[in-house]
Amino acid sequence: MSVQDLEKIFQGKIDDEIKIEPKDWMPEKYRQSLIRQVSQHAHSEIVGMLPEGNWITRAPSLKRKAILLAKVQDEAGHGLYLYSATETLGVTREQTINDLHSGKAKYSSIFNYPTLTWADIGAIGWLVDGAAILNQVMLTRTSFGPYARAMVRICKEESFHQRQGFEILLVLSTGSKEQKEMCQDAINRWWWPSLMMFGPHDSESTHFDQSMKWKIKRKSNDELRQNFVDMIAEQVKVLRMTLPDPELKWKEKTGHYDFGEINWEEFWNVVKGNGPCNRQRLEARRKAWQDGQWVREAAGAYSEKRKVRSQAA
Ligand code: BYC
Repeated sequence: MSVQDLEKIFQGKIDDEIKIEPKDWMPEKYRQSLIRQVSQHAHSEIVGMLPEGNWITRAPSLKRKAILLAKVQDEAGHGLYLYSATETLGVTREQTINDLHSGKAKYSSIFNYPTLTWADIGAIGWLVDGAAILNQVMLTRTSFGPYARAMVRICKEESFHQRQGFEILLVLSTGSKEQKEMCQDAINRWWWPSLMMFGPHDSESTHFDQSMKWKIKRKSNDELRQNFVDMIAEQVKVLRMTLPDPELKWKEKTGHYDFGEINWEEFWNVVKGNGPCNRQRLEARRKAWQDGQWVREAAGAYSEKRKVRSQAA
């Protein structure tokens, strides 16, 4: 069969909403685009453990500590599903992780900001996981089967994460003057970086056209960002807090909130590795990989021993 015929069958499946599975024929560019996106998503989950992990020993109560520990462990689980989904596309986990450590692969810009107070843990849950859910609910309908299925489970856990974050802020927002200020300050610092999570404007999005055609993406960066603003602008009222955007305004005509322009210079600066915590994050991941070397070797040796034993039996 010619490549043109194979491409026609492939696009036909996509158009008919049939999932593409690892052993199906797929264009090399589709495979590469998925390796890029899914591995970057995996890296985001793993690097995303760091800002929150920073507060595990300082959580204000045993209950808060247990919840935060569970959440951070969930993120590790998400990273592992996604590394496995990436492996089904024909790359090894080592290659993928090397790309993170060498700085070749990206991860979400949001995790390069510091967590300065306990309220940041609430803001991450509410805003960062809130943004992630909108993006990931869309990805449950992505065209590559293993990625779509991983997203179903991940979204269930993310919705718990978002609620726990909102609840942290709700408690602070009804607390002392200092707690209220801490809550507002965290919202102020996390709002714009959360909007950046959705990526550049559609007009600047290099992968937009092709990813929509292949149904890797089902909604554009700007569409998802607008959904997020509309949702959060209402939820912030429950907290009796404000979003740090003087241009945020409900528009009856469009049925959406208008909002101000993102500082794109800051966004690209962070993406290129020059954000407040980029170096620290990568160093922490490289160190964790080195420190875990003996575990990987021991697991490999044990698996080898079992193989030899089962062959001998
Ligand atoms: N940060 O053409 P575009 C979580 C890059 S973790 C950095 O629009 P695309 C959590 C983009 O990669 C969940 N880079 O790209 C964990 C591309 O560069 P490359 C994280 C960004 O792929 C722990 C270039 O800009 N979620 O929930 O069509 C604790 C042009 O962009 C960013 C995911 O990873 C960014 N924000 O669309 C708490 C979702 N934005 O690759 C919570 C999966 C863009 O050509 N990913 N870039 O070098 C996606 O859905 C899509 O990849 C994006 C970007 C919407 C992010």
